[in-house]
Amino acid sequence: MDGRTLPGARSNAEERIVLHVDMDCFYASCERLREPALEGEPVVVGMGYEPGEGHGAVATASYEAREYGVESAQAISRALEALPRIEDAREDDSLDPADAGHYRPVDMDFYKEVSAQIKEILHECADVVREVSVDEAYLDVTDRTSWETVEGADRTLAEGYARHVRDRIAREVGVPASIGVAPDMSTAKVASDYDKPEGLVVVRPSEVRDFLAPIDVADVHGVGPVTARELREMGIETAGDLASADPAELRSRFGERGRELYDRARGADDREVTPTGRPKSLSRESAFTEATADAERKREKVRALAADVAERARTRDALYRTIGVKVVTPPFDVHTRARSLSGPVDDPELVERVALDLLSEFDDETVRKLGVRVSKLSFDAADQSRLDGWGDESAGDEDETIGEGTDGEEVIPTDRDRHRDGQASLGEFG
Ligand code: TTP
Ligand code: MG
Repeated sequence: MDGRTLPGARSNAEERIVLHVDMDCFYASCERLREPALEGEPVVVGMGYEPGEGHGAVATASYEAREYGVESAQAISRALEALPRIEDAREDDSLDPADAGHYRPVDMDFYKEVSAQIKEILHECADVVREVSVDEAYLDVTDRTSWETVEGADRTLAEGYARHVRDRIAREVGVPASIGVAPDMSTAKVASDYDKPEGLVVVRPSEVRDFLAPIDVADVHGVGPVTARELREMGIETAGDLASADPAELRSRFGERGRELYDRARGADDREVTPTGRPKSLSRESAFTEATADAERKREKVRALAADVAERARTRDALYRTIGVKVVTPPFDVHTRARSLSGPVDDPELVERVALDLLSEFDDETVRKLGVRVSKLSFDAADQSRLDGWGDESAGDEDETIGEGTDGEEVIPTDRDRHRDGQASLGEFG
């Protein structure tokens, strides 16, 4: 064995192409999306930084804030010591506003909304998407691109494809992502983390062992801090050390997991990317800067949201069978109303008409946020997998109808609001 080809490994042409997409300082990037002045500034998202609160932890910190030593899960008091609030620095002569940061509270609803837009793009870029968290997913794109090298350049086609995915997220959603490309999930995961932010790291099948070898054991997928410490006690510092350790010894120390970590350190990770679902709705929400009861302003916003959602459905060749609105009244009360249609349509005027009609119930209410959603989507099969510049002739004849089936046995596990025909439903937007 030459040390690079693993037993049972497929030939180059058959090697899978797995993308691991992980958003950069995700919550902070979301905050920058609605507050562009935060671009390039140290931003900390967390709880408990308001005077008198005192408790809480950092959810994430922008890369500028990380320079000061602020990091996820840190006590907010420590973060404030390392990086004072800009408001405090302006009032306190002993603090320098140039070395201060912007603190924002966690707004999960908003991050989920941004996440949903990213996931829509990911589902368009791959037939198999495994959503792991709000900011992370694996894509199997073996059928969409290849490990072949671009003629006259030392790049693979897979690299160009990953760049295309990253650029679409940046252009259409406006947040930065890092992507790792590899023939297996755990190497792709390590690769996405390797050159953050805005990283794009490609590990070709023949390079997996060499790429992993110098990686710190703590960064091997599946190794937590406790295991890392134990491994170090055994003299195992890097993935390379782990890959050349005695598997029997690892097993006696860590059980089955020892063998698994040994395999991961060698890039022998056969796990298939198992899908977690397809997008089954398209929605857009928008908040008023100040809550309003003005019926015409509310209608105006709903018209704009309806047009936007209908336009997105059309670009994605999606037909919809349900049209809904979300109305958030102060402080944070969420009301949703939806109406099902007799069959799937692509009809922007109908989206507007139904959305306005559903909104009319809230004419007298003070509202801080509005949303419009189309759901029970079905896709025009012929155009589903078309991606500008990335033709895939083989995928045109699949039936991509989704969300069909009787209530209670939806295809999509992430579905959380099931509308029965003719019934308005109350639920969460997603
Ligand atoms: P991560 O992907 O771990 O971190 P990140 O996206 O902020 O930064 P990176 O560029 O290193 O990927 O987590 C995604 C989001 O999950 C993060 O923005 C905030 C949240 N989170 C917490 O709330 N608490 C935590 O301890 C961690 C690690 C993350
Ligand atoms: Mg992230």
